[in-house]
Amino acid sequence: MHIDIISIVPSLLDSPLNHSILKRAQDKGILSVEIHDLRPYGKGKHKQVDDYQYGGGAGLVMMPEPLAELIEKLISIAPYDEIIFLTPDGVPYNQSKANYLSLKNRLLLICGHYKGIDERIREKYVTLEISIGDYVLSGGELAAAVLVDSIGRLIPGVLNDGTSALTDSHQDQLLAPPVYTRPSNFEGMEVPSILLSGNEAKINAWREEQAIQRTKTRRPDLFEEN
Ligand code: 6GU
Repeated sequence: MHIDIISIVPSLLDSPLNHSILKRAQDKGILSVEIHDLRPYGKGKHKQVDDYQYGGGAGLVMMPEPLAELIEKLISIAPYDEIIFLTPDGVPYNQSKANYLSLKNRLLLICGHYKGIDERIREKYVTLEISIGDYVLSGGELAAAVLVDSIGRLIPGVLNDGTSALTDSHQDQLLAPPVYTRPSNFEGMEVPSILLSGNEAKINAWREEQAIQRTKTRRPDLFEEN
């Protein structure tokens, strides 16, 4: 999979994309991520990329021309499966969208700043508008990193243990059950004995029950989603 990201603060994306699982995916050639700085496409001597909004109001809006020029250049290299704008007024992101996007070949992520981007860019190019939660970030970069991480780890071959992603919280609309490792007694606190029983069927039933209980108390809304 190839992911292009348009940003006016490319350095915000360097670190999260170049560590651990995502780094390994890129080193293996399973995933490539390219960050494109919008600034050189800005207007005039100061390479301006934002301007006052029509109708008045606080906050600058990212101008359409620099974005259109860079998007057109990228589209001309190869078409995208989805062109995604990260925005707090997008549709909520969740595991099922991550699963869907992990099956694509080529994605373009557009990070906004200030009051957002000119609506005409959204109309002309954007195929999916995503929010990562009900709070406001100062730009789309951290949200883009969240998307790349959550999508990247689902691509076959990225995780060492391919079955592990399937048992994550949210993969089956349930939160994950508690997990334990050695020692079996930590400062007097024992690991639940069923996990030491070797009885796989009972262990699976216990995990399922714990997952249901956890979901009921913490995220009852997940039961209503489907
Ligand atoms: Cl995708 N962008 C910004 N700027 N803020 C957000 C967001 C995205 N999702 C939640 N808050």
